[in-house]
Amino acid sequence: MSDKNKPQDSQDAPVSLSRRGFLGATAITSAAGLAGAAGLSSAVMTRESWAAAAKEARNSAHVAPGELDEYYGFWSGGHQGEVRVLGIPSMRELMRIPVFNTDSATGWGITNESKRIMGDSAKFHNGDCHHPHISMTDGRYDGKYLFINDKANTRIARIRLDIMKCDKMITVPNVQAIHGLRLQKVPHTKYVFANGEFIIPHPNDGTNLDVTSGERYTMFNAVDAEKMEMAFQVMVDGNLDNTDADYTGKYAAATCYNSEGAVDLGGMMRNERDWVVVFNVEAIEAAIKAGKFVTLPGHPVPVLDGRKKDGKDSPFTRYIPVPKNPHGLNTSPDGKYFIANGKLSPTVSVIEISRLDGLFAGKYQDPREVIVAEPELGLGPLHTTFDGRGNGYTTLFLDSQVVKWDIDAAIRAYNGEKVNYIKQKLDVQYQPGHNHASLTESRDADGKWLVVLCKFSKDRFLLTGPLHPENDQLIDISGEEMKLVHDGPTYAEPHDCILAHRSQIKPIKIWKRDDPYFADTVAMAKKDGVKLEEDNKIIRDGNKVRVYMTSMAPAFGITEIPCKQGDEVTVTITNLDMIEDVTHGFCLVNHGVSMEISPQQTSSVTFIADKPGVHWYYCNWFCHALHMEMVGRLLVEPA
Ligand code: CUK
Ligand code: CUA
Ligand code: CA
Repeated sequence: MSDKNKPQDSQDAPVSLSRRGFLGATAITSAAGLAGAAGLSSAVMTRESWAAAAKEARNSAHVAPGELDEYYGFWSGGHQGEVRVLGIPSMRELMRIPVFNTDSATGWGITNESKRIMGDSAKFHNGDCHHPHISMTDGRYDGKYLFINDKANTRIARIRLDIMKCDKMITVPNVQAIHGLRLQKVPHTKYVFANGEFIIPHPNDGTNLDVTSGERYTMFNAVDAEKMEMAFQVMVDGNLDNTDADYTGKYAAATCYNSEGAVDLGGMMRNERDWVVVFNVEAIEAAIKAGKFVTLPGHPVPVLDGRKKDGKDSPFTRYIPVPKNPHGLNTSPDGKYFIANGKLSPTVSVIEISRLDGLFAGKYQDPREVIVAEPELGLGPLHTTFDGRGNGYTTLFLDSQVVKWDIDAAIRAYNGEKVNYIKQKLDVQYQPGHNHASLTESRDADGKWLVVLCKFSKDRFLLTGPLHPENDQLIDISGEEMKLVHDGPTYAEPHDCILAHRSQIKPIKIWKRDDPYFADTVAMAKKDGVKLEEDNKIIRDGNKVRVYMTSMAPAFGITEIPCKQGDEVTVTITNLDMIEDVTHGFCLVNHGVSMEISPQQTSSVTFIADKPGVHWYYCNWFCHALHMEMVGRLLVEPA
């Protein structure tokens, strides 16, 4: 075939174009006054040269068939609403944990158990999760829980890591849009810290529709991690973006990009500096204990005022000016520094945590005296992560790079020494948000792998129509030089992930019959005098029909459910199989009913039998050679 007749391959657009600068001229960057962002481009690499570079990496990302990964990765599912479990370094997706979405495979959002957990917010079918974090004891991942925010509907959810299911969810009152979320690290995760992002009028009852005048604020929130109830809220000046906690248990800090209190883009960029707000957890707890708090209408959570009054600081907060619209806030694993990432400033601000006692005691004239370095790293620094060997790795959104820098050297440079703190800049594809190194949020940061979560994949994958996947790239950071070893397409839009060693996570293989996850359902069965592990019974109670059945491959314990049109039917199934991996399902055709019942699990679902006639139900998890034959019928008499 001559070249002329060769079919145009739209998948293989020329790669010799500058692949880094493509956002440079867009409104995003010019609005930020950074239209020249693309100017720093380095030598453009071809597909072949990326592949060759990957081969030079010290650690192989290849995990052979039958081998297990060394790390668990927990990925936020972004505005898709779920959490995903990946194996690292293979980047194989192991599991999806539905949280703020509806899931037809497991019945999340459909079953009674999941609806109880979601509470009032079960009526929402969307979510927007960003920040997954694993509970800690003494600054180390204890593998018990994973917490995640929902910006869309102002929620926080907890996932039990032994079963990898969401077991608690709360809606945070008095604020709008939970964004930044981190956990208390020391002595253990007593609190989940979560930022309410948007400033709203108080009360927000329609009497004041102007966010720039009158009583208005957002709040820093703490949730009791074990009870999953609100612990306290702190009013702040400005808004709140990202947060992190320290290794003493005393302080948490959060970035604010809208110190202006503006409602538009121009207004939010007016100030050259916004701030990091530091929260004194000890002082907050003492005030609550002394009863020195208020409550807002409709919720009993203690609320404290952390705003400045007439230029005077509150005992609970300090505001440290940093440039400009800062975004990520990261604690170094040696416990020494909070690092605020400048976003519209090419700098990050390094705050020495040991100076915070002095800051609260009034030792410093200028709160910026707690800043010990402000290195210039490149354009659009968003998030920093650490290797435990004294290096920071910061994403540069506008430069489409990760920069590896030496924290000590940056401090020396800030003190006037002539020293180069930048160790390497690596192109990533493209426009990275978060990055996350293995075990980086704990004392155990081991500097082996770095995941960079890129917002644009552009030309890296086969085309999927106008909507492209994101690109989560795996980088070997074990050597002097960062080496890109893997491109991992992901669906809308992970934002953030966390990597734990596989020895830190201890999932079970088969449900325990006394698991609290379905304890309420077990209690209901008991009231009906039903033994879930043995009985197959249909109980009629007015127009309510309660069906209790067992399942064992390849049969349901009940294959005919007689009822009348309009009945409210609850089907409760207990899976008697004891064999690992033999999950059954219950799917009732044309009723929107579907659920998972894993070995030794009890699941239940309630629906209205609104259509007379015969309606088949079937097992929708392949369980046996006779899986297709695992069926039954709902027999609905006309009303
Ligand atoms: S945020 Cu998305 S890139 Cu929600 Cu942690 Cu920074
Ligand atoms: Cu039971 Cu398929
Ligand atoms: Ca600002």
